[in-house]
Amino acid sequence: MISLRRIRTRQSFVVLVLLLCSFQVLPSAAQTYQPSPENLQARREFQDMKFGMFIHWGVYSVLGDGEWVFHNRKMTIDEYNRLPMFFDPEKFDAHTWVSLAKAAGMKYITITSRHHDGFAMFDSKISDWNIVARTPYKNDPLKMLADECHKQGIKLFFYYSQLDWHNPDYYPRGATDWPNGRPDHGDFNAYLDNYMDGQLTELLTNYGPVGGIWFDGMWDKPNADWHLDKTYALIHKLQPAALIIPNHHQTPRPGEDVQTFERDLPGQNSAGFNTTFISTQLPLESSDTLNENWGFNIGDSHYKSAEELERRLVRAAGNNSNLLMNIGPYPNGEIDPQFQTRLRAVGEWLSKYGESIYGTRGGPIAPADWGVTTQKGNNIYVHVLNWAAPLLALPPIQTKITAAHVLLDRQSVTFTQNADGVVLKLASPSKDETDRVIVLSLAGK
Ligand code: FHN
Repeated sequence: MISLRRIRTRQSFVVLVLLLCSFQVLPSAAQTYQPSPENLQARREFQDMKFGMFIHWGVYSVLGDGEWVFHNRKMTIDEYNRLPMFFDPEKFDAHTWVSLAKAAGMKYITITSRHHDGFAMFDSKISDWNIVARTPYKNDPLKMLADECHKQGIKLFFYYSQLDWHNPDYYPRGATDWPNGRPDHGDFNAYLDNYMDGQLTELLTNYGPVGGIWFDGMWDKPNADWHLDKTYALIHKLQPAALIIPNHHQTPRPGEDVQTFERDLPGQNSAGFNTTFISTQLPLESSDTLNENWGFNIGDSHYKSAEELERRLVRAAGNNSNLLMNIGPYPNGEIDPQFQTRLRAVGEWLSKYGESIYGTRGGPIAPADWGVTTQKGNNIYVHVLNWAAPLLALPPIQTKITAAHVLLDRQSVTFTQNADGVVLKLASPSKDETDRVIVLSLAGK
């Protein structure tokens, strides 16, 4: 017979374990997450790529009113269900899209595999709410894109919305809820474990090597249990090198591989929804729109100039971050010529200045209004973005500078270096120069 004392001891043990679990003293699967060597390598490659193309494209594009049109117009499910019938992108050509990214100097593409409307832009067997089953197009553009990306050496990432305005099992619904005709019950666990993980399995199984999954929408239900450990483990099991990039605007959790900032440089919380925390461990990414919308909006002609895009790319690199620049293609699959002209101009610029961007990390000098620095090996690239005076004084740089020259024409630059800092004598900026790049060569380490 078990004594009362032993029962008490056992009970105390159980209580202690429960307590430890509730204070998260016991490590969960994700807390013990050790990125695989492939994953760590993929992170470095991600940082080297620096510039990516973000694409928001879905059945919402038909209405030319952005990707939130379902929600913004408070449409019902029955109304929205009509939309796929009008989505027939006969002009879509994966080769043209990927070639444009390449011409822009972009090294990766992140495309909406499904947005908050839950509509899969790929051939999904999990549900018929997808492009092959519901549209006259009947094809899988993500498959064509993946094949073309592999052919042209561009990494492909899939944006995946965790938030779903269409699936009844996305219940309880979150902050963006409106009465669109869904029942007031549903099985959120089934939604996560079967529907979402099922579709992620498809994306990571049927499209060859994938750069990673770019999650969005968790902010709709910040306090829900999203089964992240399970989903992240699944992704890393299916493709160890695939990076998990969550746009939850919070401090990164174990299992996540990149910290991304929406419409912000790292740490700047200008839109009010990003965290000011900046990971020193993970690669960083900053996303933005080329005009003012993510998905195609017919009334939006507020295009950023090529020079503005270049400056943003330089500022991102100087903040140790990538830039993911968004375009919203037309519903017929064409890309707005205004986007194309600007992107090609950035590509031209990168063909001259790329050395100071690709493969670099944020330089030793904190970004400031005058500009930023990037670094690669023994070179520091001083990007002068906003400084008209002939002398530029920089804080001290620990390593000895052996030479300085202008990146573009290799003209040498006069400089002084002492314990107080470094002073560069700058030639006056030429008229159309976005960025004056001075290369500082450091004494070998
Ligand atoms: O709601 C989305 C929005 O439509 C778009 O996809 C952006 C891209 O970063 N993210 C969400 C807002 O955080």
